[in-house]
Amino acid sequence: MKRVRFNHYSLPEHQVTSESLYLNRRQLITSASVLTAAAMLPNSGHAATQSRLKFIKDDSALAVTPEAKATTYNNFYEFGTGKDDPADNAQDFKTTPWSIKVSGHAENTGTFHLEDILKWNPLEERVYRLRCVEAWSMVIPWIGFPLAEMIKRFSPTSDAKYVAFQTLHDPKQMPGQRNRLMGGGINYPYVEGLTIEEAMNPLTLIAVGMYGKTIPPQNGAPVRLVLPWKYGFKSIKSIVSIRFTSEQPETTWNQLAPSEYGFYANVNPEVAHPRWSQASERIIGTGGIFGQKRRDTEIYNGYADQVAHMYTQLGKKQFY
Ligand SMILES: Nc1nc2c(c(=O)[nH]1)N[C@H]1C(S)=C(S)[C@@H](COP(=O)(O)O)O[C@H]1N2
Ligand SMILES: [Mo]
Repeated sequence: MKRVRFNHYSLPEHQVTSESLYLNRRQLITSASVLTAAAMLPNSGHAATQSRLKFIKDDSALAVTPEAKATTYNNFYEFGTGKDDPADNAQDFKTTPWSIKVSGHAENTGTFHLEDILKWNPLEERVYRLRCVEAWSMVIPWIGFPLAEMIKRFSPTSDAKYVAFQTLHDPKQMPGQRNRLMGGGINYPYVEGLTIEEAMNPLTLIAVGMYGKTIPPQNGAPVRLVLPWKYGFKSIKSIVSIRFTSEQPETTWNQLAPSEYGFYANVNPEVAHPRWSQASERIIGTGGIFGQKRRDTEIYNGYADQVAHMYTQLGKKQFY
């Protein structure tokens, strides 16, 4: 099993999965030996406690990715850049108590406990496609509620043109934040942002669960965004701060590589990443590393009807 860990570094250029390319070869060797050592420790498996949730079911016909794949093939650089690092390293991540600081252009700001936020709305299931900018995809049954319902409670003012989000910054718990190499060169905390219109779109989900249970640590426990029409990096994990701003906020991947990752990052098969095509995607969970099925990538990841109206003013290039 452990052998597949580095397969994505040795795939042909057009299949190379991406964000990790910021590590150079020497760094890879260093992290490889660190990881090999880690692999020899007894595997804690998936020990984090998840509890069952009550929610309104989604009757979508999409073929859901096996849970075991969705919870072991992750991008959560705070816990390492390898796809199975988060599942290995995040198991002791402490997610209770958890609160979110709300600030900026809104009438009702302050610190809100997640358990109180959860009383505001019934939970609903949403089976959504997830398309990573690295050209792979999954279908995940999330549980949460529309971000719009949460935002209404904070009463943003007319100056709130954007919403900025931040992931927890806790180097004690997140090894990728202690070690630049392990954290993929990102300046933490991980930050993301949306226009207020995007944040209020009915598809935008604030998720606390998946596969009928609370989110496991590696998938962004206890609370994350899910934006099914955007590349996966916009769906920020383990959120501790929401800020209403008048200016477009900085976003982690755009800061790291502005020529490769934009603010909008809407899924678009016609605009290639500078280093690979976005025309199609590998479907995770369909066969082994080499037998995976592919599908043609859809504009807005198949959600054009619900979101295209927000982007009539944007040129094609700016989508990226
Ligand atoms: N804080 C934080 N959020 C993050 C990431 C990350 O590294 N750190 N990775 C992003 C990327 S690139 C993707 S594809 C999705 C992956 O979500 P999943 O692991 O639940 O499939 O999370 C996104 N959210
Ligand atoms: Mo991603």
